[in-house]
Amino acid sequence: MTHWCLIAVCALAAVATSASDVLAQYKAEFKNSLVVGPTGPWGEAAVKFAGLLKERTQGRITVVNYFDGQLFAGKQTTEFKLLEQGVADFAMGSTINWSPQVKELNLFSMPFLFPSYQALDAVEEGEPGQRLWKLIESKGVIPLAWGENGFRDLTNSKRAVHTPQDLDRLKIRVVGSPIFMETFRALGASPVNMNWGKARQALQRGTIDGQENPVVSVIVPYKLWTVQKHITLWRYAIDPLILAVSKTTWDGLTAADREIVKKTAVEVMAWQKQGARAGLDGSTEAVDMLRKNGMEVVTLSKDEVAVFQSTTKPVYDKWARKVGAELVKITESIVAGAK
Ligand code: X2X
Repeated sequence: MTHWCLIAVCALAAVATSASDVLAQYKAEFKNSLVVGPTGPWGEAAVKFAGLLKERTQGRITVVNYFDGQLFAGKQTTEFKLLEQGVADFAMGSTINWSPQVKELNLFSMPFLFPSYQALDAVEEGEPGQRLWKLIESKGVIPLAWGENGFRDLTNSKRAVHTPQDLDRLKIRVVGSPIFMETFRALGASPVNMNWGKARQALQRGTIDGQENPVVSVIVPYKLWTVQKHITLWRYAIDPLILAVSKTTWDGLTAADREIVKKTAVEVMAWQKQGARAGLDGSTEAVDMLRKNGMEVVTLSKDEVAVFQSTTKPVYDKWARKVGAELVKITESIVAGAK
């Protein structure tokens, strides 16, 4: 090698090192927690996130996805603690599962508060969203991007549900977050809380009658028509996802890598959100698919929704106080403006 050549190689190496911290040495594996498996928009986004981060950091950040709640060993409402403690580096989590630790996140589970995707987007992007992110940050967890599980609809194996009376004593699985137990009790059902993994077994065995989850993100990928005959499209609660990183992990990254992580998170979760709405937003494709697979679909009229809404009003009022009257009021006014 000539003298000139050597100088050129050294100069190039120096530029590369200082410009992008290529020599940053991290642990071999960054853990990402998810409640669901790799199929459907939620799980697929986790796969995409890991793939893009690896590529964009030339392998410095290798995310390993722990699907089906493997990291929290059977209690999905403790996922947030894994982030607080740094046991999980990342989590792509439902706000429902994090609401026992961040009680303000119950905002999204308040019965019939969110009428549309537009209202939801406006709340996430507006002051309520910013306040919620600050609260999460104050607990040592950095939110990176909003995603979406979706509007939650009701399925069961027993009968078509048009009214609260139709829910009478139906055993409905809900997540172990109190607002859901209270909502279903107010409607006259017999709610039981269990983790998603257990719920699937219970649905198979017929030890529970029903459950509630979003169509595209959960009902379709898990083929719930094999165990549930009826679905009521009532959109009684919305379930955003947040992709977040533990502050311990975040602080250990170089500034350049933090930027890559943030950008990738925003990009992937925008894609994820689109996926969660595909076939539902301005389309009947997802519901047609349920019918094709033998489900009886109940679409409620405005009046029928109003009955469910008034029956659950005491739960709404109680949780408005718990979530915080001011946060709820700001949200309600954004929702009213977005309709
Ligand atoms: O457990 C559920 O129902 C699920 C998958 O939707 C959540 O994680 C909230």
